[in-house]
Amino acid sequence: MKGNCAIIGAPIQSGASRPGCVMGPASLRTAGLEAAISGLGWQVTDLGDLAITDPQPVDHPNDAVKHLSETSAWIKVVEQAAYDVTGNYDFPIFMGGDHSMSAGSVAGIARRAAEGDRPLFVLWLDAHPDLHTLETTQSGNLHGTSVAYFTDRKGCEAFPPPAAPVPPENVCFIGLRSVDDAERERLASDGFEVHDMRMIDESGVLRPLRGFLERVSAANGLLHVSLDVDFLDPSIAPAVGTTVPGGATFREAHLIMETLCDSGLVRSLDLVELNPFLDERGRTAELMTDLAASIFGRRIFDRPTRSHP
Ligand code: EXY
Ligand code: MN
Ligand code: MN
Ligand code: MN
Repeated sequence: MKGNCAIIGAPIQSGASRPGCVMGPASLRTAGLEAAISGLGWQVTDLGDLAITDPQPVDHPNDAVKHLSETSAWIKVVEQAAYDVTGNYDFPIFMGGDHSMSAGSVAGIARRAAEGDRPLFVLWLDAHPDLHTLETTQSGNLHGTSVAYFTDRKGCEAFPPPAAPVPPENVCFIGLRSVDDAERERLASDGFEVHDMRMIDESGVLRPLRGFLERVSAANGLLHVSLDVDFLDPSIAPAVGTTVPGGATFREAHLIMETLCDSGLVRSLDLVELNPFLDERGRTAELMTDLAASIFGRRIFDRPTRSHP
C-alpha cells in the first residue's frame, strides 16, 4: 500500500462571489475521487463533510466584507480538522468549498508541521493571489484573502489567528493572471515566488516548478498544494465562479501534477472553487479528480522500461 489518504469535505461558499461551491465535495465524490486514488494503491478513508455550529458574531470596519462571522467559523473548524487529520493520515485531500477553506487548511497543516520542525511550503495554483486583507478587499469576498491570512495576517486580525504563519518566501504562485493593485504591491514586496501566466508562456511550467521543488527539498520541507479550479483554462474547466481566460491547459496541469508526484514532497492537497452548478455534465469535477489522481501516481501510460533503439 502506498499510504493512508483521507478525503474530507468543507462545503463552504460564504467566501465566494457566487453560490454553488457548497456542492463541491459531493461533486468530487460523484466524479469518483476515492476510487481513482484507491485504484492507485492508496488506502483511502472518506471522513465526510465538516460543518460549523452557530458562528460567533465577528465585525470589521470595512463595510464591503461579506459573511465574516460564517467564514471565520469555517476557518476555525477547518484549521482544527487539518491539524488533526495530518496527525493521522499520510496525505489528506481537502475538498472545497471556496478558497477561504484554505485559510484554515494551510493554517492547521502549518501548525502540525511546526511541531515536527519541518517548514511548510505552499504551491498556490490559481489565477488569483488571494492576497487581500480585510482592509484592502473591495469585493468583500473572503476567498480572495486566504494567503494574506495564513502568511502573516496583517489586516486579518478579525479571523482566529494562525498558530504558525507561513513565511511568504515559502509560497509559490503559478498561474496568476488577475491581480488587484493592493495584491500587486505585496507580491512585489513580501518575498513570494511568483510565476504568472506570461512567465509560464515564456518558460513553460517545468523550469519554475522544478526550481521551487529544489527549494522545498533543500529545506527538508513539506509541500501543500492548493488547486483552484480557475487556475485551469475556462475552456476545460468552466465550473467556477471566477473564470479568467488564458489559464493552464490540460497537459500543463497534468505535467505539474505528475512532476509533483515524482518529487515525493507533497503531503496534502486542496481542491477548491468547484461550482457544479456551472459545470457541463460534470466534466470539471472529472478533470479535478483526474488531476488529483496524477499527484497520487496515475499516468496515461507507463513509459516502456527499454530505451528506444
Ligand atoms: N481579487 C478579486 C477579489 O478580491 O474579489 C478576485 C478574488 C477571486 C478569488 C478566487 C478564489 O480565487
Ligand atoms: Mn483562489
Ligand atoms: Mn482563483
Ligand atoms: Mn494524469
